[in-house]
Amino acid sequence: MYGNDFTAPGTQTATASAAEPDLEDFQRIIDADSRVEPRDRMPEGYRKTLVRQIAQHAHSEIIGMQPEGAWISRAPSLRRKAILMAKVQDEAGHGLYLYAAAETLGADRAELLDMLHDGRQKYSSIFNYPTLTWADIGTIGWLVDGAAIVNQVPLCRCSYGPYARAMIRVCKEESFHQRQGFEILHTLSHGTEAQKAMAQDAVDRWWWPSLMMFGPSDDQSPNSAQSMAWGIKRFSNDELRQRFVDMTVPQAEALGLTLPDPDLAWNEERGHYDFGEIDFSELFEVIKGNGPCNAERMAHRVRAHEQGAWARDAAVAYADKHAARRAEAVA
Ligand code: BYC
Repeated sequence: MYGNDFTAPGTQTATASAAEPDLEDFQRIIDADSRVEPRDRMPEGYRKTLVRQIAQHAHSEIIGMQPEGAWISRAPSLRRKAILMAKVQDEAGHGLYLYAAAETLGADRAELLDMLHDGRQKYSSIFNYPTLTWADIGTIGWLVDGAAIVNQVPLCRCSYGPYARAMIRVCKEESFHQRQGFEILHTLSHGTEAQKAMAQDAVDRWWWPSLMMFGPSDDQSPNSAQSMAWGIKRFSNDELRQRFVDMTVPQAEALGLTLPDPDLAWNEERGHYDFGEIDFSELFEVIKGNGPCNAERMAHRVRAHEQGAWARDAAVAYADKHAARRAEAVA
């Protein structure tokens, strides 16, 4: 909470534009590293940017359940199955924290889901790739959750309080996910020749899409400059991508696996790994809906939403019943 300058309780940010703060004052508050809370006045652009990013993030979490969920029934042991079920449930939980954070900005959860379903809002490109073998589950944990941690740890310091706080718990759980993925791959890469080949094949397929998770390069990222000025993003897409590469190369060595990039080399002068050029045309195609699994992911998501209508109706009926009872008790 940055000051005493609140909108009236209950009106919150749905009316934020009516209570647009002075932009310079707001910027000073951000620059002083204060947190913005739901009832604080905020520029409409700030609110919209947050709703866009948080909703996209929430959608990614729930769509992200699909590629891994597909392997729950095929996990190679009871222990692996229990761990994978817990991980997929964690992703559902992350979605819930994030939809709740978006609601503090005046967004309506049902409307956000409608926007996901009709393509007005996005979800992460990474979940439009298929999980072909068990090694893909290890690789998603290691690389995809690893990339998510690099991207999301700075979000724990996001200027918007509810998003930052949600990220603290999400990041703790992502760390566990990353370690379980590494452990699956370690087992495979120290197993039979066939298991090692399966692990290598999965890493070869997921490496470049994982680098694309960080978004377009800085000079092609229309939102970065403003999001960074507002303290929503703390680092640029390219800075985070570099951090991920630097962290991951030694881990690949520890696994005894290679990364599919002949240009990957330590640069003494920069103190970072150099890496090859990313084919961003692939990222843009996947974002446009033309990735290998976009259609399948959306069809499954819409079907699950329709089939879950009875559960949402029941929850509303239950809440209404209890609200009526409380009202009666008060009367
Ligand atoms: N995929 O100006 P830019 C997870 C869009 S969940 C799709 O750089 P921004 C996990 C971008 O939205 C992973 N779209 O944008 C879950 C923008 O389009 P709009 C999700 C992408 O927002 C389960 C346009 O391209 N993580 O990790 O400044 C299991 C221009 O980009 C992508 C988050 O959502 C992409 N990869 O930066 C395991 C984290 N990249 O909206 C793991 C929070 C870019 O203007 N989000 N676009 O139409 C962020 O940090 C930022 O939103 C991004 C993009 C870095 C993703």
